[in-house]
Amino acid sequence: KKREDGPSSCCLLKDMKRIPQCDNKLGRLEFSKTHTVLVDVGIFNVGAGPLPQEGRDVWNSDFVKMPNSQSSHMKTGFTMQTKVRWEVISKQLSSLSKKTTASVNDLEEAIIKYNPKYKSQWSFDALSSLVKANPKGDNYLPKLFPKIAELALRLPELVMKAVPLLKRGHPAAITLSQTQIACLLANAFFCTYPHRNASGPKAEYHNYPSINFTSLFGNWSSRKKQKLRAIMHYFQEVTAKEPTGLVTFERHCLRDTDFSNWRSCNKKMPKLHVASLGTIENEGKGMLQVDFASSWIGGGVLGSGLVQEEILFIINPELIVSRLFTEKLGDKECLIVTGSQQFSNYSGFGDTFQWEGPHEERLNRDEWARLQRQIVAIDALHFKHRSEQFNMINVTRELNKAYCGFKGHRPDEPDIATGNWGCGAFNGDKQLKAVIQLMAAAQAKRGLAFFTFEDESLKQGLQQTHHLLVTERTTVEKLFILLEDYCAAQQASGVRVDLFDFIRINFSPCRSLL
Ligand code: AR6
Repeated sequence: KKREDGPSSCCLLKDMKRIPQCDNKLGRLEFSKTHTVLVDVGIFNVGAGPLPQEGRDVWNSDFVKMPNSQSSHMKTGFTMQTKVRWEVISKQLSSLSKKTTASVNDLEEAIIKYNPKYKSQWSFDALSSLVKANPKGDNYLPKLFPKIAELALRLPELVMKAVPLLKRGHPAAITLSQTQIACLLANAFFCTYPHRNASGPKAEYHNYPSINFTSLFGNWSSRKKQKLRAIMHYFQEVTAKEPTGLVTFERHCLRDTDFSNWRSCNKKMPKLHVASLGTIENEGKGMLQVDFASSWIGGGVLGSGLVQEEILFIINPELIVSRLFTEKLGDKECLIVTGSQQFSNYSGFGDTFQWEGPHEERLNRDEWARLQRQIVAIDALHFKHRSEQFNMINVTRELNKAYCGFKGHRPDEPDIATGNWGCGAFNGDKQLKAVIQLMAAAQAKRGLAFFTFEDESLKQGLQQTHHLLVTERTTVEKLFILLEDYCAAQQASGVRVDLFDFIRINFSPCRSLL
């Protein structure tokens, strides 16, 4: 039923705090034990731009195994002679890069030369169909492929320092230039990363998302077409003109000493703006934007997935590089990405998603030349049955996960733009997840801009609930105890109990009269 607009303690969108209003001094760009910087900080700090930091290749389980590593070998030809893999890769890519136009067959032949095991498994039909459709006309894609090959070939000169893996339980960060990212992604496009194709529990990188683009090239569908259009547009832009900034990827882990007891949290409700229209990425510009993530960062971005996270990664393709080095997120972990660029506009969602052309980036950059866009990936629990979420173990897990993402790391942080986190593909209850996010934001002392994605009734209900909680000066601990009762009531009844009604009945000043 539609709820009526009542009194509201919510604020306007213009009252939300955004990055340009935050007063944080970053100081010089510096590397440390837990912050790897792949550009030369000396040169960068004197304003001479991002140039690659020198370094050496490391071939072990703490670093990304690079395609151009001298330790990466393969057997080739009839004689099964052992060669350094990069020799094979670079020979193939050089001959592609010298062509004015390359066909999908040329690409496939090249890729299979250094991935011979997958000859009969990998399909390139989606890429072929896109080329046949000839988007933009004028042989756009066949002309673009050689340029991507050229970019991939620059790997040894662009990424000299070893890229660490952001491993589970270890908070750490990596800062790299947008050009380095483009080159790493060009390598992903040509499926050059070694040891990254096998799946299954015994595979070396079984705990990491996939990175080679092969899964994007096969199984034609209209979703694939739209995704590939956006990705190809990204490569078109970065091969035409080198982007100039830096991007930082940080893995954060909530430690027990940070905070653990929701039963003794006396914070009150945070500032809230609720809107049924608008999206996190547009109306939430300059706020910390929540990625409704998979614990395998990027989810199905390289497959056929096309909901909030995949769309975000498709319009900001630099996010995809996180899959190269981010181990599966644990329950109390998140990934924060600062500075990624939006290259595409889109419309629709899922099957109706459409690539809508180039995005003109208007954001300013911070002192480290990062665009003022910050995205936090937090993965909700995936409930096979809705009823699983109404127990306090799962509620606490979601509170900790949201808090890990929302917790600030600098003195002055922007507000948070979020919405129906975990409530689409992951089957969460919108009201419960909204209350969980309010509690986490209260503990993190940050405001929330909540986009209900056209759910008018959720908007009204959330506004009224927030108003009640604010007027009653309700604390997080009180809400936590109420959630315990709510879960018990929910389990006992077997049918859906409306959480906002439950809160109203329990917290309303005239509840004794009810
Ligand atoms: N802005 C605001 N709200 C949105 C937006 C947007 N741009 N897009 C969607 N919504 P979902 P989940 C709303 O299903 O349930 C991916 O495969 C809309 O109401 O993407 O956390 C990941 O990789 C939508 O139904 O998030 C994970 O594997 C709701 O947000 C998995 O899906 C939830 O969006 C995560 O699923």
